[in-house]
Amino acid sequence: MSADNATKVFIGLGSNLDDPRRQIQRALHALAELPGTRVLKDSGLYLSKPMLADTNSQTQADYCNAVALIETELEPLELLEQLQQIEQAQGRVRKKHWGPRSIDLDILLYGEQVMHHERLTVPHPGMHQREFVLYPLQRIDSTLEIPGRGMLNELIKNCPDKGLKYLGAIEV
Ligand code: A4P
Ligand code: MG
Repeated sequence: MSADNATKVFIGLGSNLDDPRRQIQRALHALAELPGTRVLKDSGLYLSKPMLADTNSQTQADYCNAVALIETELEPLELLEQLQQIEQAQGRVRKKHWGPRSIDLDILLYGEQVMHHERLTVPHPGMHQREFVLYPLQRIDSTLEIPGRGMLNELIKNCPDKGLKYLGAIEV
């Protein structure tokens, strides 16, 4: 399948609760099952130090992160709803902003679109400064440009890896 109306989309996956490695695996499977969607590539698995909000004084476990490149016929808001359903199916309970989570699925890039909808901002607003997004993205496509932010390779030069560790392929 490579429908004319399909768009390439990068999804950020993150987990630091309830067997994070398994959570990422499950979410990748779930992405492949979405209507009109297939997974083209993934970055493999990374271990990252928690990025904490200033108001979030408690410590948190390290995160597992990954990025997936999918091709989908779903419109952006339809895709967001589907991602939130996957989060719920995997037991995500929204408590604290930037708090620990079993799975977090963010739309990083939706084709080359720039969107400022009340429920969806694309490109994802923080992605250009996050090592656990930029380095996995680079593994998938080092020539990427982030609309409004610049070339991925340039952004990485200004983004220390903060101890980010590549753990290897995601077993599927
Ligand atoms: N929303 C707007 N734009 C988007 C988008 N591009 N993708 C809205 C997904 N959702 C988007 O998200 C809140 C609302 O954002 C959604 O209802 C949607 O309408 P949420 O997932 O419910 O809440 P959240 O995750 O607490 O907030 P947020 O802003 O999504 O947090 P982030 O930016 O995802 O950061 N440290 C490490 N090392 N690795 C991580 O993955 N993740 C976070 C969470 C904190 N620290 C981390 C990591
Ligand atoms: Mg989120």
